[in-house]
Amino acid sequence: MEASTIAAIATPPGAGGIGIIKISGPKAIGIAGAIFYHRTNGAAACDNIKNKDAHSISSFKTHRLYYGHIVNPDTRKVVDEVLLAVMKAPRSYTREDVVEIQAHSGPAALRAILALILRQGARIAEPGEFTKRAYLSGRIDLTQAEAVIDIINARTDAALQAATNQVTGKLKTAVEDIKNALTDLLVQIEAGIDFPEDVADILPAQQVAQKIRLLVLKPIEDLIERYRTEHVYRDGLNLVIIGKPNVGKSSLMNCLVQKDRAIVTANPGTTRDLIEEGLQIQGIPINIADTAGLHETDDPIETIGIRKARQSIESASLVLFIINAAETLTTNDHQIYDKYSDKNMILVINKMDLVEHDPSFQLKTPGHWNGIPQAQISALYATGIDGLKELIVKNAVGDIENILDHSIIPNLRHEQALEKSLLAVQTALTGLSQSLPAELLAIDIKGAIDQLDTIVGTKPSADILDRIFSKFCIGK
Ligand SMILES: Nc1nc2c(ncn2[C@@H]2O[C@H](COP(=O)(O)OP(=O)(O)OP(=O)(O)O)[C@@H](O)[C@H]2O)c(=O)[nH]1
Ligand SMILES: [Mg+2]
Repeated sequence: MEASTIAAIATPPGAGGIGIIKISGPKAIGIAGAIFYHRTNGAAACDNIKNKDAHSISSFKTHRLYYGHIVNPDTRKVVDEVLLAVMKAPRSYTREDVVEIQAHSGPAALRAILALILRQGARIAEPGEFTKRAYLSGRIDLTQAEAVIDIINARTDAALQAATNQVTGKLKTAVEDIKNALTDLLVQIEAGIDFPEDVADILPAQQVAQKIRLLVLKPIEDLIERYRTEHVYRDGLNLVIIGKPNVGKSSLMNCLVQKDRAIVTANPGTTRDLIEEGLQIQGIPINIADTAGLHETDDPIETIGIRKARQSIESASLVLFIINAAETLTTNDHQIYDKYSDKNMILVINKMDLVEHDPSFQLKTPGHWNGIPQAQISALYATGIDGLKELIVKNAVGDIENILDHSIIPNLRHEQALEKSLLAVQTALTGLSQSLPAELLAIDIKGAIDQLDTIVGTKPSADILDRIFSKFCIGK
């Protein structure tokens, strides 16, 4: 069955200098040719359009820009003035014939061109379908396809660096090196099964075990460790600021995002809605939410705000629990702590400016709060904020010294497959030490290889593909 030809607007919606439409598939060149009028040297555009048929663009050189007009072939009306490039198969993103049309980026102009293309027989591309075709044609593996979306979504230099490394195949190569080592071992083990008398001496169990540890176990563990310590640089953190009314949640929010984002007043109950903002701390992308003060209330608006706050706490990766240094703790503070003590939490002691010159000041928090990391700050005077940021980073990545170079950051899907592969390899090692039959070893090694295959996508399930490509935007 011949592949369909797909088309989409590849640039984000809205007015702008240039908007790009992409077409990919066997009919891409024919379809674009039916609506593109090439403006040749000296000819007035309108004469060209009136007197000639659309230009056959199959004679165009690949990867060159051509100037002309998109014209409705039925009405001969000019839709836009454009540049057009043909990228002939297999030297294209999808390895199919691809045509890119650079038009003016107005929503109406781009939609009108897309409509003409669809009328000529293309269909609208699904999200990520261009990249999916690049993967299905074998031009890129699954980790590189995933890296494309990471590049699009990267909010920090670290995330971008990891994604660009991944798109060039760094993770793929690391995984394939491990897989090759396992395949070599498997060949030896299987030879041992088929010709036991010949290889008994060549394959002493200890040597095999050492090879496995060095070439397989250690590299897998390293990749898992990279995920653990560095994935927040790509995936980011969800932070939520909680506490009873008036402790300074919104003041802290404004301090962290360095703008007047949330209303601050001396009245308890000022914030009623969830207020979200993005920032980055030491290269980690962060979404932060300021919330309504948690307390018992009959006010219907506050009640909704508190419900939203509680939902946000459930999905947060880190909770900043604020108390007021200048007040003794109240039942309300205790209730909030007790309800969320199982959460990953930092205790933020605010309004330190009110007590720091009081020689008798002593913060009294109950003994069972002692295990939580604490930051003492004044959100009003923006003091102690750097210390709080250090704690946030430490909480997310552990010891900052362990951070490597962001060169490879596996994602959760890779990490899960690596864990399963590791387990199979460990089982093989145990089997070796117990001198289990080679057949059993081979099963474990094959299991480990299968897991690595799911990372690069040699044998991915339709479910995995759907999950990956549905995260893309249309036009990529
Ligand atoms: N002295 C002092 N006052 C502060 C500090 N942080 C906040 N405040 C004051 O405390 C009051 C409440 O601050 P907000 O930031 O609105 O507190 P909130 O927790 O968001 O309050 P709600 O939204 O009502 O729950 C305001 O008058 C702030 O100026 C601080 O570090 N020191
Ligand atoms: Mg507030």
